[in-house]
Amino acid sequence: MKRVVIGLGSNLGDRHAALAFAAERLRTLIPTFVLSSLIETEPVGDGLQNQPMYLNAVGVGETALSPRDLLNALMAIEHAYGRERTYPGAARTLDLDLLLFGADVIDEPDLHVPHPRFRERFFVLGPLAELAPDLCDPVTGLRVGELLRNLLRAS
Ligand code: PH2
Ligand code: MG
Ligand code: MG
Repeated sequence: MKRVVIGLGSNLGDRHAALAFAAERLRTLIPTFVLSSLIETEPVGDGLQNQPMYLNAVGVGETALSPRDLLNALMAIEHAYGRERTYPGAARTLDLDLLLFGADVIDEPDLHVPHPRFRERFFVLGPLAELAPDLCDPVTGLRVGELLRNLLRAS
């Protein structure tokens, strides 16, 4: 079993309903799944400043699925909620990102774990520090709590 971290986000439509839908599906997929608090955050990214605010959360749990099977399951949940893929960075009803997969470092087409930008994102590290401050980033060797302190110091 690997301990995995999944990011949840929505900035289109009923954001609370989207995250509730995803959390319920994720609890079925990953019985030990625990969801963080929900936080509202400004959209982060070039050219996204005028988009609606995001509702974000992260979830942690243990799974025996492979990273690829888990990724496919996340995409199936997005699809079941009616997520449309128009252009990269477009506002979305539901976004599920595979952020960490145990201590695995994966660099495959469409599958980059740890998520390459998670260390720069308060909307990931804030909620994750609430659930698992001691979780280790296999790339930097730093714990989530340390990554969050570094990010807050830099901003
Ligand atoms: N997701 C993005 C781009 N920017 N900004 C916030 N605040 N929250 C997100 O989930 C988010 C974002 C691409 O997936
Ligand atoms: Mg995302
Ligand atoms: Mg995504």
